[in-house]
Amino acid sequence: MGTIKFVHCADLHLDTPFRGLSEVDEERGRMLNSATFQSFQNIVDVAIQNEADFVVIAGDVYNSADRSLSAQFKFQKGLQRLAEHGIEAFIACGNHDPLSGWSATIEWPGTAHTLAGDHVDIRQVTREGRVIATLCGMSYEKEAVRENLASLFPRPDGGVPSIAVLHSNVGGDTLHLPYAPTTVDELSSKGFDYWALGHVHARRVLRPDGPAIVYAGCSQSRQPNETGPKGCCVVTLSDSAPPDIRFVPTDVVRYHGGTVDISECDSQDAVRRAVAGACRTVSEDSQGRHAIVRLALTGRSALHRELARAGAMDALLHAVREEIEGWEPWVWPEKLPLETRGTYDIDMQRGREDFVGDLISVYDTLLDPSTGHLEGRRQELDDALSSWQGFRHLKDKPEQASVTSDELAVIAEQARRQTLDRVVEES
Ligand SMILES: [Mn+2]
Repeated sequence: MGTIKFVHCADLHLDTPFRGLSEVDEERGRMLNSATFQSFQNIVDVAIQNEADFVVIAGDVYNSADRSLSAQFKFQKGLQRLAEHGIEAFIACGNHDPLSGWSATIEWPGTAHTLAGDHVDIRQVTREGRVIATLCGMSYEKEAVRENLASLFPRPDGGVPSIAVLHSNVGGDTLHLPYAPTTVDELSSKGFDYWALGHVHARRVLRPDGPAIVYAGCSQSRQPNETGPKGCCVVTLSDSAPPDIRFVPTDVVRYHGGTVDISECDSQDAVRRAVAGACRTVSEDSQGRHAIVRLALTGRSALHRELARAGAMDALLHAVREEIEGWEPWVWPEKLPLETRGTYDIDMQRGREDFVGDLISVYDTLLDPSTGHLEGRRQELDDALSSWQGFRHLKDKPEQASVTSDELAVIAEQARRQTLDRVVEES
């Protein structure tokens, strides 16, 4: 087989609103609104600069089935630029943009191919009349596809590199919906050289070679749990070397998560400076991107009670924002979760033979996963909270109706901390 080069991207989620950023000013708001579009245009630039033979998009081009018209125009514009450079695009629709969704009457360039949803679509990619690659893929016809689509893929013909494109949950990733489920073993047995996957928003190379099985990840993060660089993969396949999979960041704004240990801070000013310093580090790590940051304050601190007062953290957040205003690229502290503890020593308290000692022992049992006590309370908590308006504020993924095990552990840990903060220092 010869050598081919293509760009693999997925989960563009064009026109997604950023979550939880109602306090940003208009200019930043505009930038955030255009970030998913800009990242896609950057992917187009990457394809052109690298003289890619074609571009593969593994689903979720749009954020919702009723694709916004402006998203469709922007997508069309990018595909046209590719067409002007003779670069074809192959698109497999996913759960956010199934074929059954609304599509405007738009003239799509002839070089852009949406793959079929009722059978495995087999395409040949040509260069100067010669077949240089085979590409197999399938779109979602409807939003929820629970069948194993990968099992339908036929063995590719040998002779030229073969690429399979699918929006799929490989290996039962519990953070994503279980759509088009399959396994690394099954994909490996199919005879393709490269599986271009979409659906999981974190970039992952599940297998580097024989075949390469790759999630390109989303192209622009839009929420706090999508941290780190986002972009696309430039892939070179040849018969003389293993697959070359090069990640290229194309994001405009980057999410970071982190902690700031304030145990050495002896005043509110020192805390403010420590948080601003952490923002500076984030900025330096962001490769010239704007950054949105969620920094949890941690450590034991005599300031804990002061920071836990109503409104204190909001005031601190605004003070930090003011202090770092004007940075270019900008950093926006989105939230400062308070995870500090009072200055008492929990291990010393644990030995007490009174109410405090008993309370700590109850929480020790509850928080020990091996007892199963916490997991056993999950239904109760769901029943009690699911109809409560504030429920979504407990969660990073508000669209899920139930709290996850991780969220449950965080809630219980916070309950212990708040209870002990009251009883220990006042006893
Ligand atoms: Mn997606």
